[in-house]
Amino acid sequence: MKKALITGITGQDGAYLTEFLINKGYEVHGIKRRASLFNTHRIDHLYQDQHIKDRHLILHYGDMTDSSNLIKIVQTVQPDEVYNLAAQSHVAVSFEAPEYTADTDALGTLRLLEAVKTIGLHETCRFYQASTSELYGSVQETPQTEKTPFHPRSPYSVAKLYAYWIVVNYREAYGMYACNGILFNHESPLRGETFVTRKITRALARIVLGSKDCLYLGNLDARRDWGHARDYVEMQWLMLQQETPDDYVIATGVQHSVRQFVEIAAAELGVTLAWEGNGVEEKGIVEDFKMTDLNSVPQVKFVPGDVNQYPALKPGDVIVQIDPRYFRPAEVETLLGDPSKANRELGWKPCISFEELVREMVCHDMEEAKRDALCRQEGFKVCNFYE
Ligand code: NDP
Ligand code: GDR
Repeated sequence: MKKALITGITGQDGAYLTEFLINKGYEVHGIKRRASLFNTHRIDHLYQDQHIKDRHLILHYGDMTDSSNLIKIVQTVQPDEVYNLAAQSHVAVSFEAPEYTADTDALGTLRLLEAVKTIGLHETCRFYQASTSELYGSVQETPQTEKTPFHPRSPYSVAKLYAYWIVVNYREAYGMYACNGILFNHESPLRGETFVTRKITRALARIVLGSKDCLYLGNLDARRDWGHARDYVEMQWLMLQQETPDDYVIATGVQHSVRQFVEIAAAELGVTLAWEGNGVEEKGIVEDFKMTDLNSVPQVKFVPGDVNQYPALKPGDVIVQIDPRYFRPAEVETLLGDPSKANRELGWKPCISFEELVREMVCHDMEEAKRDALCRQEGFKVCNFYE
């Protein structure tokens, strides 16, 4: 039985990858940070009591900032494959916690590679690094391929740039089978609540049910290549099953704006969004915006049109507004990936369309919102997540 070690197992990708590898017959080991609350809800359905023999999922306490701990875990597990998914993965947060982000995302990757090498597994153990389309930053060519130059635009992506190159370096210097998956944005019902897609689907579901008034967003004109996380974890595994290690772009090749995401998600709920604010040009919101000029940001508003099925909503209610606090000091305006190398060499292409992704997220968050509304109605406390 093959053994895989996953860092970041409690995150979105960690959960899908764990399920995928268990189904492939792997013994999966995961590194979980100590937290004051359980934070394993994404993998609870896969967890087995530690007193059961021959478990397929085993968790270890650890942290990417602690090299002795990483060495000990790698020594204990003796993995055939390591998937380094752990990261402070929020771009906006990385501007607020740049040093911690660098420690975890850049040096953490180095620590893990060193752990594999120190234990003497570098000739046998295969290593996957969760690299990112954020490396392209202010893009130099469209669509982006494995050859497009990098120009990172945040502490997060600068840290990930270090991680990218240290993986390439360990491959070249020590002959390690180490790969970078340059993954474009991928989402799902398990997506963290503060990333824009999940923030939109959660908020819209709550707004139509009347438990939230308005969704506040930043740059509506940012464009992303959004895929489904379930499709993308298969690719992470495939990259480690080849004869020689390489780096691959994983993307759908289709792009939408944040504004389109909002409109399509609202349409899934049967709500048509109409523009308010006569004369406000759809384009130009971001170009005109300066961080020094917060008060002059146009408050572009949407109003729901057909709201008959939702008694909580009245025609004319403003349900989406721009809030300057969600603009970033340096923005990545547009990303669009060209996955043809992965398609050609690994035979991979995504199965789940953008529309199916949005539908799945909206349906999931509608169910969750209904459950929360019922709890509130019955007098139970429901927590409001920080956005
Ligand atoms: P999540 O934010 O959902 O998960 C991140 C995981 O890393 C969580 O398990 C988190 O633990 C863990 N983690 C954070 N800091 C540390 C630390 N110091 N030590 C140990 N573990 C830590 O991210 P995703 O699942 O979405 O992404 C997985 C990886 O892929 C990340 O590296 C991300 O940067 C990268 N990526 C993601 C893309 C996407 O669109 N999703 C696209 C391209 C790259 P905890 O649960 O305790 O917070
Ligand atoms: P991103 O994802 O930064 O691309 O990083 P996010 O969903 O946070 O932002 C996407 C775009 O939407 C704009 N935006 C907002 N973003 C958030 N979070 N909240 C808002 O209110 C909002 N309004 C507009 C952003 O400015 C941005 O342009 C994700 C992470 O998973 C990274 O770890 C990963 O490396 C990249 O995707 C690929």
